[in-house]
Amino acid sequence: MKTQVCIIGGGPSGLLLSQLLHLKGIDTVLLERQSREYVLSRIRAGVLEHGFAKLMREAQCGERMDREGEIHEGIFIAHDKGMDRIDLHKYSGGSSVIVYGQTELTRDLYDARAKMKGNVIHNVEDVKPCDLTSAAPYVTYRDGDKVVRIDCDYIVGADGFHGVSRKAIPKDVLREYEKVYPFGWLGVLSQTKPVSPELIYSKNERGFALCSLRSQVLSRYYIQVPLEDSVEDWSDDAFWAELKKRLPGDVAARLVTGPSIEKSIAPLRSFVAEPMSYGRLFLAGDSAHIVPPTGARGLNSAASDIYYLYHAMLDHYQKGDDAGLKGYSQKALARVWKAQRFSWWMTTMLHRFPANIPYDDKLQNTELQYLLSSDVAKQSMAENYVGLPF
Ligand code: RFL
Ligand code: PHB
Repeated sequence: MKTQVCIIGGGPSGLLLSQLLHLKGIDTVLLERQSREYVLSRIRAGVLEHGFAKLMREAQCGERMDREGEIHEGIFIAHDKGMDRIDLHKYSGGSSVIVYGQTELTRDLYDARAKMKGNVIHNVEDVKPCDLTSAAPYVTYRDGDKVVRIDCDYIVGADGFHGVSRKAIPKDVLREYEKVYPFGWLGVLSQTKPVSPELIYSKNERGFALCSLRSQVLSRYYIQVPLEDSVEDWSDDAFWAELKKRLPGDVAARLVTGPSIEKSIAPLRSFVAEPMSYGRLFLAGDSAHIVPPTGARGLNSAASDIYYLYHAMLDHYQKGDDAGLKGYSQKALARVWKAQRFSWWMTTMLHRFPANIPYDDKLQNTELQYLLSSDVAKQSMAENYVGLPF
């Protein structure tokens, strides 16, 4: 098989890039290890920044997002003295975010790829990116007993944190930066009316909690849990009881509970791999970087990678200009590190750290009090939360 760009990974990063390139007449083959149903069963991000939404529209995939997604102009921060609202719209100078689930967004991208008859191959095994530094790289995968080879101009590694692409970069070239947090998030999806029309991030002495949503009839809640906990340790009743304890009394009193339709634990981790390109391989999204979900930056950082890579590839194929491809890693990493900083800051400010000494706790409370009392601090937070420009 032959194509111009072979994309490994059919999550939002890979799908969005293949759709954008296909619309410009650039041929792609996309390889996904799982079935479409499996990919669509993963419950992940819920908050999209405007840059992402714009890219979805450019990919002709924004119609349902614009119809069903909710525009949010603020978030609440709950703490031991009550609850404050950060007016994102005011402090960011008129911007906002869109609440639209990653599952739905991925479904829209799959539907768009199918409509254009995009070449998306599921259930591939043993994917191997090869000859990355030659002018003729290729990818092989196994389909049953058969090994299939795809010759291409470029390979894009959009295969998430556990994918094969990053691992194909030689160890003496790749630098990895990692910080693992001593807790995870237990998330519950339930068909209940959300407790608040806007997200509530709650700092509590029992641990962090987040009240989010997918729609006005579908709620998404998270609580900070020790890393040793497993989903089996948490019945629905135990989850709701703990969540209530971490919310202000009036919010807890109006929380509508119900059976969970999904329950999972995600460990919290910060991770960056540098460089994000090697020869003719380009990494995008979670394959190159991970953030703890507190700042809602993960999927949004994937979107800026795709934006840079898409434009770099357009310059190559339409103008014969390779400056964008050469500068991709540096440009993408500059924004990635800002998302790392913001996610680390939100995570550090709002979670309970078991090893904190009393001095740390005092500083942590002061950080939050400073944010809530300073317009300049709120501006900085809002600017980052709605998304820095691409
Ligand atoms: P994905 O979504 O992991 O997709 C990678 C795909 O590659 C496939 N794959 C392979 N395919 C072929 N061959 C192989 N060898 C392969 N190995 C893997 C996988 O099956 C998969 O389909 O990466 P992508 O596309 O870069 O997208 C990144 C986002 O999924 C991620 O950053 C976000 O979900 C992070 N995130 C959030 N981001 C936000 O911007 N806003 C949020 O509100 C937000 N909330 C969250 C989140 C992530 C969470 N979890 C579970 C980690 C909340 C949570 C709880
Ligand atoms: C979510 O709705 O899943 C969500 C929202 C905001 C975050 C993280 C996750 O910061």
